[in-house]
Amino acid sequence: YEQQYLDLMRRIWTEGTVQHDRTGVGTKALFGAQMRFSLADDAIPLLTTKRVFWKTAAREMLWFLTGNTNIRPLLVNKVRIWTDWPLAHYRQETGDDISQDDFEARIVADEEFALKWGDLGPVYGKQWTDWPRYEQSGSDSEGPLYRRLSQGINQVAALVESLKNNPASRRHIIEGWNVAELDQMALPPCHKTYQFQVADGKLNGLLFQRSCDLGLGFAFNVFSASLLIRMLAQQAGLQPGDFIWQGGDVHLYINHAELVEEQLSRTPSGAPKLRILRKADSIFDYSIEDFAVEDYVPQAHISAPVAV
Ligand code: THF
Repeated sequence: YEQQYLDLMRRIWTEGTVQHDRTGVGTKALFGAQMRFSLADDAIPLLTTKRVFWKTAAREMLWFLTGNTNIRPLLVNKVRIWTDWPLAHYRQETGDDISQDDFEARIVADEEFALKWGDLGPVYGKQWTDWPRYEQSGSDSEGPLYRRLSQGINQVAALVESLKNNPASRRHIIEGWNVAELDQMALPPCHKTYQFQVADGKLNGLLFQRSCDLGLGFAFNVFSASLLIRMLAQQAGLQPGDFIWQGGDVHLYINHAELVEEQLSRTPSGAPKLRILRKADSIFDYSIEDFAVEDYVPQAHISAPVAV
């Protein structure tokens, strides 16, 4: 399965169009790509051509499911992958040239500081579990007036119910792209749409990712999407089926040259498995101790800078 990834990486590196992206780093990009992974028999798409810190990705997924959008609970667990955005915002607003370490320590130690500077806006967790709802509260000469309800829609809870009660549905979807709230988000969702299908007692999942950092984020994105499918399958009493990954703008950052050259020189090794050790009471009750990865013998980690 990993060869699909290496092939795409090679193709983008040799044939991709050069793009001057938002971050100013520059990318080589290709538009439109698909990969398929089987999740049967506990198989999990976890790259072996470099070590991937899968627990970081799993903790991020669990954080999405809590609905929290503040980086504090991530940092408490030493997950630092979302710090760059609040840090850049803080530096820009205050002119304080604080280091990443000091900023993270302060977010963890000081709750008020975290509330003010650690929030990413209504990103994944918020949209997944509390998509805004409105109700007509009156009207005036201009027309109807609407009031935002305190409780939004929990798409994830609704999804588990629809998988159980209406498996043949073609509307098993979790959507992160709330058009009206994009401007309040530190970063609009990359893995924006998840769709699921129940077929032959199996749960298939498809992720549409509008923008994919193939060198860095991809390894996390495919692992966490697969983990989500596995948890949902367990909750709905289904077997894991296929995971289809669909990318829009798939790119390699120009400053990832070393990573790309090194990774393309390596050969995939082994077939990692993901075990879920316990069936949680609900999709919201899993914890990191419930997951174990076996037969994972990755090659050395390759570090690369993240474009902010
Ligand atoms: N922005 C960019 N430019 N790339 C991304 O992959 C990305 N994301 C999220 C939001 N914006 C993005 C953030 N997710 C790492 C991994 C995932 C991230 C951000 C950063 C990262 O640095 N990974 C390192 C180290 C991981 C660790 O220390 O645990 C790695 O080598 O994998 C994609 O959703």
